[in-house]
Amino acid sequence: MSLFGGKTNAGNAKVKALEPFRVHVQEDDELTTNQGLKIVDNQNSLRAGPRGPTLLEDFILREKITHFDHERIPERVVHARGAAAHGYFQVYESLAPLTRAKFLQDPSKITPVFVRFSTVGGSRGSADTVRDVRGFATKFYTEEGNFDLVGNNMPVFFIQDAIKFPDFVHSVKPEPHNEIPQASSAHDTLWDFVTQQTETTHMIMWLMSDRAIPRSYANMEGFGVHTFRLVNEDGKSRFVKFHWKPKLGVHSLVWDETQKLAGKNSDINRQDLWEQIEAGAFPEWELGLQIVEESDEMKFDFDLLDPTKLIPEELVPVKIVGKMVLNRNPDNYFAETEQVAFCVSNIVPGIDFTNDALMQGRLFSYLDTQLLRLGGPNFHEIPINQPICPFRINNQRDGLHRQAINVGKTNYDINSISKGLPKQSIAKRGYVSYAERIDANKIRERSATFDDHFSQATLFWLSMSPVEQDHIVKAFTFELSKVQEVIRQRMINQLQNVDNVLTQRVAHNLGLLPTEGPQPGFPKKVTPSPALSQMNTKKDSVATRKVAILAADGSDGKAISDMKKALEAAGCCVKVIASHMGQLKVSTGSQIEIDGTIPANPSILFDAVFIPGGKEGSINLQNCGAAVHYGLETYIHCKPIAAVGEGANYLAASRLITKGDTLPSGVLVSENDVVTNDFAGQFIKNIKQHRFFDRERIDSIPA
Ligand code: HDD
Repeated sequence: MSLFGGKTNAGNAKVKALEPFRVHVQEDDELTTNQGLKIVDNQNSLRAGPRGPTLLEDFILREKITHFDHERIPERVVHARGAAAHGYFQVYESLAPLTRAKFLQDPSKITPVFVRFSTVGGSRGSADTVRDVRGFATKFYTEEGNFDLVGNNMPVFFIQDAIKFPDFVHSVKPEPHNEIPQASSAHDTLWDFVTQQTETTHMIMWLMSDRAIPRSYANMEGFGVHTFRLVNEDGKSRFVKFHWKPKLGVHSLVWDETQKLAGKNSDINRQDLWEQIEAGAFPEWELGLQIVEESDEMKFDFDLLDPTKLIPEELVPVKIVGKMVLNRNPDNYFAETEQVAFCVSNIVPGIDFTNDALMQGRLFSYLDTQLLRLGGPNFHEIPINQPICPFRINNQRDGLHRQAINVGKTNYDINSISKGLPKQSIAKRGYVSYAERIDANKIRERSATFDDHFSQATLFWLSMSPVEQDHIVKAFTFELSKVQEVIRQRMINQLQNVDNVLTQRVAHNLGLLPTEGPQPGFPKKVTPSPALSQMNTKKDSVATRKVAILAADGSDGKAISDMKKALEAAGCCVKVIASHMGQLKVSTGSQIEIDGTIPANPSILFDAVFIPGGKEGSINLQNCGAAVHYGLETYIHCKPIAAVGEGANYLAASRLITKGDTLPSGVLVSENDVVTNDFAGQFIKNIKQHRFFDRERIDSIPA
């Protein structure tokens, strides 16, 4: 390990391949210019006399300033804000019957991956917690070249045809005249677009749902969105949808919390990813496949080529085939996370595209955007983008910043001078596009099978639990309250095609009524898909959950350390929070180290709160406005709360519990000062639930 950072996890083949490019500063290293000249004075420029003008001659000053002036590259036009990590993928059993992709055939094979998560609309410096789709882009460094699965945390998309992408992105981005609002969809132009382009309706339901405000990247599902093809050794093709299923389940923040977080810690998601990996709690997902035989292509009531549609898991189950673990943070944000270039055209033998018109446009866009962003056609030579197998064995030459020194006299194919090298591969080894038969007229027309814009929006709505439906209604209300009334009204009218109850509830909140009826035949009758509801996700672990122990001088020290021990043993990250730093003077007379102050560690940074006993400690908490606010806010965000002994008086004084009454759900109180195993166990059980939504926002609570 070098003196200044550098990871101990030597890692997989890609992590090792990056080593020659890493710059480790050693103990006896001295400052140099980019040309290797040792610099003696890095504090003063070269001047004509100590009070005189700086000399043009100062090449050291000029090199330093020039480099600085050129340090920025264009941010991604979408998905500008991101965070990434290294890791590996491993298949559980050979998928040879389905695909000839080698990385999907050998369960003993470790395939390095680099995964970048992102928001879509905001700039590089925008907040992590905005209501938005999250990008989930995975670069598999396989022995047959890089495979980029560039997906999102939602299984559908806003539009059906790439020709609409610039319009859609323009509408959701800040408005062009004043660049307001940053990273928010709650503005006129997006909703104007949505109400003109009804194919967006299904995705808008997802965007208004809790999926758009994930608790962490490790709590998100990922989706390849499009229907792809898997092709096996015999050339047999099947349709496939890719899924990532998170080991820790799908969990979200609540809206009030996300907005406060945007100010209190706008890096919450990237920081969480970073810290979990540093702590060895490696985020993990399983890869799932929905396979559809070619003969079944037309058997659905939607078109497999329509990216605004999903295949309900109840119709085609998700077959779990492998796992991905992220176990190493990047060494350098710019070199890796910023310069990584995902291209949907990065594909390997055994995987192929379909005629989804959105994907077809993406096949052009990604390569094109990297040319601008990374400054020329050699971006594949940037270390993070290099495959781990032989690459650039071809006759492409030159271009800005070319790294490879191609040796030899020939740079064309077919040549005789260099024995015809490099030779084309043979079909068995190389990439062969699936020979799909196309017999068609060249037209600008969309298939009628893409016409139903609402049924799956209805499917999504009816698959939600009452709590999730409430959140969707509130999200529509919030967003639409910020747009012109004429657009608001159009959206109310549009929602009628999805569901009458949804329409009535949103309309009521906005003080409107529908002014025209739904389209004929809508809303359709659909069978709900329980797999779409987050309420049905895994709730079997507290790993990585953050718990605050809210304490004050005079709190019970033993309860603090017993609860901390029990929670940490279960996998939680625990912090003792108080109104000051340093040592807590606990009731036993001993001292406990405080991990952070209340203002710097607000309740929104935690998943649960514990209040220890100790009379003086409890009174101190009751007399501290910030501490009272802490409990109230934890309460309205539906998080588990536990208190022992006198700690319960703090909850009672904040009117969160009334002595003698039934406790609100998710609130645990013991009269005894002692943290018993049973009590800690019950608290842990509550933390697994994540939230107790039946005590959703109580308007009388001032937090
Ligand atoms: Fe895209 C970036 C995902 C449609 C054009 N897209 C980008 C990223 C993700 C997605 C995760 C960030 C990659 C990274 O971390 O560097 N995009 C999607 C999904 C789509 C989709 C799941 C629909 C199913 N995208 C889409 C269309 C187009 C683009 C239809 C253009 C026709 N996307 C881009 C882009 C970006 C990009 C402009 C911006 C930066 C980049 O590519 O590298 O080319």
